[in-house]
Amino acid sequence: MTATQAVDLSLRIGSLELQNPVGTASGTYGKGLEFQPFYEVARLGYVVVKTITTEARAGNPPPRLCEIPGGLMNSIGLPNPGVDAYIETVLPKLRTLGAPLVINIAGHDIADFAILARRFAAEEGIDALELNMSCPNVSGGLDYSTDPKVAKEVLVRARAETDLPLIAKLSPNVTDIRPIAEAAVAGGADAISAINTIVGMPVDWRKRRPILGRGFGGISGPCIKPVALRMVRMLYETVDVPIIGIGGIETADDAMEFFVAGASAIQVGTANYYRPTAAIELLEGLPERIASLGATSLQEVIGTLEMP
Ligand code: RRO
Repeated sequence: MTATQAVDLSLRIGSLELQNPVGTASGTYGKGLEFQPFYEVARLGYVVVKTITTEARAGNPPPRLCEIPGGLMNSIGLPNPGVDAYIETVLPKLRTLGAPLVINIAGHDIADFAILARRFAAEEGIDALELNMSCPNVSGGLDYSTDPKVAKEVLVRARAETDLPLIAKLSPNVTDIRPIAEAAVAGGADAISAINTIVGMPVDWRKRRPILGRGFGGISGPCIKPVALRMVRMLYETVDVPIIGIGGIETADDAMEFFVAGASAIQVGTANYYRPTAAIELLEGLPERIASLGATSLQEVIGTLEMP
């Protein structure tokens, strides 16, 4: 066995054991089924699906996407069929994916998070819930990750409904992400995922209008990577649960930056749109990079960044 073959990529998130740290970011991976023609999805560490709400939602007015230098902006607005239709029509197909399945949920209010946690906890084949406390494109969507008291309450209410690992997905649109993460962990979060998109506004000056239908939107892609890396580092130094790094990750080198900064796992997001094989290529590139640091496991490199 070569040094590269011997590298152990496994990790734990609460009670969930993952064979590797590479997942897909909510909203960038379709329903989870669209990538099957490109590679064997079961090889991924886990898949996170697009956010589900209690009621069906149509989403925001178009245009919903636009490119910016180094990234993408979106104002999608959480379109989804609602939990009942989702469980009936989509979930059975997701059970065939083979990779651990993380369902991403968002509440219109705090009680909704509990309702959704209860509904999904009753279903087979779900490995964890990611609580989307940070959607920038719906009214009140950011409220759950800008106030520590609210953040804690969301977790407490969801925790009361399920033993599934709970991942709190936080917003970068705050002065200090640390107290929000501490509150989420105090409320029962098993992991923190960071970051959701950064709010911004793309403008067409000739039309004197914002480019996105709702005006403001969320920025993702390579241009937000340094913002995400800083926040992952701050979180690593603050909370004792695994951090899942998200933000502009396309390659194995990007992922390694997040691991040394303190992430235990990562999610590939915007890159899925322009390189559908990004996540699996990233996974294939990890063992040799970890071995090049003289390590035999992912765990040995997490958080090893030396800060000045
Ligand atoms: O659907 C969206 O507009 C959306 C969501 Br739920 C989110 O969490 N982050 C984002 O950038 N867009």
